[in-house]
Amino acid sequence: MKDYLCEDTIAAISTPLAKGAIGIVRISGEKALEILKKVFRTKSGKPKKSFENRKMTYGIIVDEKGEEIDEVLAVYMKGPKTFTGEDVVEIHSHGGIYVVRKILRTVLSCGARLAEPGEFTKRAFINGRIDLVQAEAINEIINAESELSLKVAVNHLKGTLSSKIESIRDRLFHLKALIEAAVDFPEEEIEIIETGKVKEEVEKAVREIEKLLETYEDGRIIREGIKIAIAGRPNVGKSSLLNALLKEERAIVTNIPGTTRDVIEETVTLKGIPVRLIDTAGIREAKDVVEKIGIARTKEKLKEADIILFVIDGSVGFTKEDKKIYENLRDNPNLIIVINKEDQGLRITCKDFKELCIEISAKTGKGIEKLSGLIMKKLLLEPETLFKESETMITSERHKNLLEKALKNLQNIKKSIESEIESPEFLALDLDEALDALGEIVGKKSIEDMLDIIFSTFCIGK
Ligand SMILES: Nc1nc2c(ncn2[C@@H]2O[C@H](COP(=O)(O)OP(=O)(O)OP(=O)(O)O)[C@@H](O)[C@H]2O)c(=O)[nH]1
Ligand SMILES: [Mg+2]
Repeated sequence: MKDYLCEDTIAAISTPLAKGAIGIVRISGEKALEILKKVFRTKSGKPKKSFENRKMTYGIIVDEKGEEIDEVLAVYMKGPKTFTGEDVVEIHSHGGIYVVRKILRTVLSCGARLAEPGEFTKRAFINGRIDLVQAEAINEIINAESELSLKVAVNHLKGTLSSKIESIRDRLFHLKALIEAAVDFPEEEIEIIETGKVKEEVEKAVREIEKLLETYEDGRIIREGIKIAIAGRPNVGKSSLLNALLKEERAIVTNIPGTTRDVIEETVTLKGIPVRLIDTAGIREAKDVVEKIGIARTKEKLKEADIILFVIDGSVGFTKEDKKIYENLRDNPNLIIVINKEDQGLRITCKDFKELCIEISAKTGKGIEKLSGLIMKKLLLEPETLFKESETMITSERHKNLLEKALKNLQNIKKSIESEIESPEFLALDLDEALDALGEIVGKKSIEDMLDIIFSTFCIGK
């Protein structure tokens, strides 16, 4: 790994490269203050000899030739109590793409090096400001698209998951000390290692890790969103329902059957939970090639969906076409029947179905809120429970794999004790591997390659 020792000073644009009110160039490293002094001038055009720690200073940034680039607010934050643990400088300029780039270029010409993606966070980790779970959480926060994903990420950053894992590790370390004593002093006749106690401690850790792993399935919702497909014959109001759930006119709605010909996918949050809504082409015996392909795709999408909303035009009643689709879908456990166009009077109602069903009007919005609740009920999801669980929810595959590894090693120990193969050497070996796996989650192992992999998924300036 390059510059593991963080000896050089890095800089990057930390705001999105787009027009905006403010753009920020961030500098971290030994030379941060020196560079600031080189590029900063006071309002009257004079260099500034000293900067007060953590105080915003108004002034001007000049290029190598002393030409003015922009008016700015700059702040110098002395390490080690900074995000990266090093001296940090932030230059807040106007948010034009050109101006921010020019400031960065000037800073680079004064001795900083362009930061790699995630390098600021990497330094924060290396300098012990945050652990690995927290570093990853920063990326999760940036990418969060729903209230729930944000909540989980913020909890990860606060360290609730880290401290849970640390507490399991601490207890296992204690156990390791006992077992090692038994390895080192075999003649003392393993009084030190009471297998009952070892087993008890190991079982406790197993239970805790299993509990963490159970949250991974719910974590999937955060990573991928719940997939909800809207299906039915043409013209029943599928696209209107999509728009109603999205609260915007995303899909084209007309009274011509066969309006939607391809699958439309959009992301929304329902009750704070991320959802991928899939509007599909109305299913019928199509002669048109384009429509046929659309219908074939629809059928594919229905197979992948966590929930299928089968829409019926209640003002028309249950037609032959509806019946045919219903025959195909009725065995699907994820089915919810949605009787639409309630505002026009219904010829068929939920009483006619034994499945989970709701009467709505995509046009007036009646029943839409209730439908969200019904979807959660169908998935056995309780938003409140999910939010509670979010304290220590596992969302990353890396964490899951390492927890599974630790679990396997601990189960080996349990088995060895149960089958009375209690050689302390063996127990110590498995325990070491379990500890390594848990340590790797929070980054307490020398794992340089892994660091590169993790931090390279960040964007520059983080
Ligand atoms: N009165 C009333 N009309 C509705 C309602 N929902 C949809 N419509 C109308 O029904 C017609 C068809 O709506 P769409 O949303 O395009 O139907 P669709 O199921 O997507 O149709 P295809 O894309 O052709 O399969 C439009 O004229 C809508 O305005 C409703 O709740 N009440
Ligand atoms: Mg449509």
